[in-house]
Amino acid sequence: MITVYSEAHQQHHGAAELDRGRLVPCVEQPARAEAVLQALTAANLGPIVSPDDVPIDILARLHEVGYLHFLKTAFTRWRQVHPDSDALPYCWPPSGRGHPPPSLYGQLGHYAYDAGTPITAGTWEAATAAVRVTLSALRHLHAGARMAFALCRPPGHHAGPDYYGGYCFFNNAAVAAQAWAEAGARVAILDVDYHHGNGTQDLFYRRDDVLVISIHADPAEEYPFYWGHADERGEGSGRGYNHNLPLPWGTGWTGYREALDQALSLVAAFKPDGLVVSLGLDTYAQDPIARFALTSDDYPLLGRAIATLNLPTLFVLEGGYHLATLGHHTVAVLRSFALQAATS
Ligand code: OKP
Ligand code: ZN
Repeated sequence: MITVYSEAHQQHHGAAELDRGRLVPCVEQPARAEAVLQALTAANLGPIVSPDDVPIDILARLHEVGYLHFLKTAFTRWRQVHPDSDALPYCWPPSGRGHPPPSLYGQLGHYAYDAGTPITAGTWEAATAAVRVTLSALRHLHAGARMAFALCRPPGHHAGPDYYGGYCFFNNAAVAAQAWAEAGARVAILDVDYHHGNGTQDLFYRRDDVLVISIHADPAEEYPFYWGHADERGEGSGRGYNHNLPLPWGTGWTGYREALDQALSLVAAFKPDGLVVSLGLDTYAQDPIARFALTSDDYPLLGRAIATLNLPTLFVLEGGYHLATLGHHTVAVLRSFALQAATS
């Protein structure tokens, strides 16, 4: 298996996020990708290569141009007034968003939907590098590989057409699906991160060429709260091409496996040419910000189950915050997928 990795991710390192009334150290930090890189290297799973210098104009076909321009310039504008902090919003429109106001603070609240996602000096560099990593990994599938891994951060699945949040700025998995679709493929996205992939859902909600399926904690009790319910099924020609499988806090492998089987049946019925997996490892029982109950033994089962689809598969790293096991669990999914794929 080939992995694509860029150390440019290190340039995005936020200091603090607002979490239920307190400023706490960012849980989405460079050490995450380093841990995954180290485990992959030790496991000898295959070559780890740098991204190609691929164009990222595809971003303008997923995200709104005003949003892209805001992200590119926000930190410079912020630093002129705040020389030693990251950019965080503190005020939001109460009902409907309207047009972004001229004020930087007003724009931060317009484009961000939470206060946990700081924009830092290197956020643009790191987030665009994550897109290049993902597109480069997809190139290996185009060249005939059966699987590839985009080892990227910041993650992407919470980023929508014109908004950021949940530590995400550009939707890496959606970028891959869009590029694959533009090359003529029918693409399914399977999101196994603990949190609902609201950005991915919104990006493809009215489309029938990309199937989106997410297994996640029930938004009735978990972030991102306003998306991810079972009755969100898509709109217009996209109706029936979005599926949410919310599960209660405390879900372990037995409950998870049932949802996974359902998800895999839906993917198979769509008859895609390729699969993008939003690979979050925060379903682990000891994850510091999540409340499912998967164990280390379950990640090989997850990889093997996904491999039974027998599809060219791009894995894109999303969440997972238990640093001591994050690399091990990532390797477990990828290795068991590779083994299963080799024997089917
Ligand atoms: C990103 B990904 C903890 C409160 C929750 C948002 C969680 C974003 C998860 N500070 N913050 O889906 O793993
Ligand atoms: Zn997550």
